[in-house]
Amino acid sequence: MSPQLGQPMHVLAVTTSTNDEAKRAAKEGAPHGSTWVAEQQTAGRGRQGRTWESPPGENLLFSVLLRVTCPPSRIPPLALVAGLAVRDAVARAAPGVDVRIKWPNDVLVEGKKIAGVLVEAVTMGSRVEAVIVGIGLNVHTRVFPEELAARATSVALVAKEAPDREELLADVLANLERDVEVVVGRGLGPLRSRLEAADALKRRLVRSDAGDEGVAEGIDDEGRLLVRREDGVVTRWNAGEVHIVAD
Ligand code: BT5
Repeated sequence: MSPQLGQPMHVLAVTTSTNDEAKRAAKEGAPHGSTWVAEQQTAGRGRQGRTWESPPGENLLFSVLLRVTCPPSRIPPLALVAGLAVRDAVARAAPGVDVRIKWPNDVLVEGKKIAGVLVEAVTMGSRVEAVIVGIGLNVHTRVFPEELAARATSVALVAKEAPDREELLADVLANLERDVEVVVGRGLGPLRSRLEAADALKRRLVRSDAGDEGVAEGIDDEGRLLVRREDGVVTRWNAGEVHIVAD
């Protein structure tokens, strides 16, 4: 079967944010699989108003429109699936390198962020009509701005061979295509073992922005982080920022 994701492919020199392009087009009826990739974003964003930084022409900045109708509870699992798709593509480009997913939406190598995922839903009432999967993957950048330098890395910095942006993009899209239908239909269950193997937080002491603390014990089928508190009770975290407290 010919691939659906990445067709049609819109290649842009500059845009505010590829997620904006995809959202706008989704409302105008663009088909499943439509993808926007940009050399530069003037307002690239992360979650909660944070900024995504990327010098022009070096990295991958793209958004995929998924025409899936699903309850809103399937959105967090889709962010994890996108993370897994990026993880697998980076692992292929950098053989032997330990590439992990940090719940809920980061991809890490040696504790540094190599990619981030921003999933946004286009809704009609309480129903999800389309999902936009936005991905920023650091490919060629070797020198990051000072505030990111200690926390960011790229494929070029971790792989032995020079990375190829087109190959990475094609790989991410193929991986995503393989898993999206499964997750929309059945949740994260079928991906459990792959997620567990790539989980950067597993058995780590973690703290949320709200100050809750505990040991991360994996991810449930709805995409929530399982955290065992000191009193032994296992809680489920829905979203938000988590910090690793100690090894
Ligand atoms: C994310 O948000 O990690 C989601 C980033 C998604 C970016 C893509 S690019 C294509 C599409 N179009 C968009 O406008 N967005 C998507 P969050 O978890 O909130 O993390 C944001 C934080 O990551 C920032 O506050 C910085 O600390 C850090 N950061 C920014 N740029 C980075 C980079 N290039 N590499 C590593 N970390 C970065």
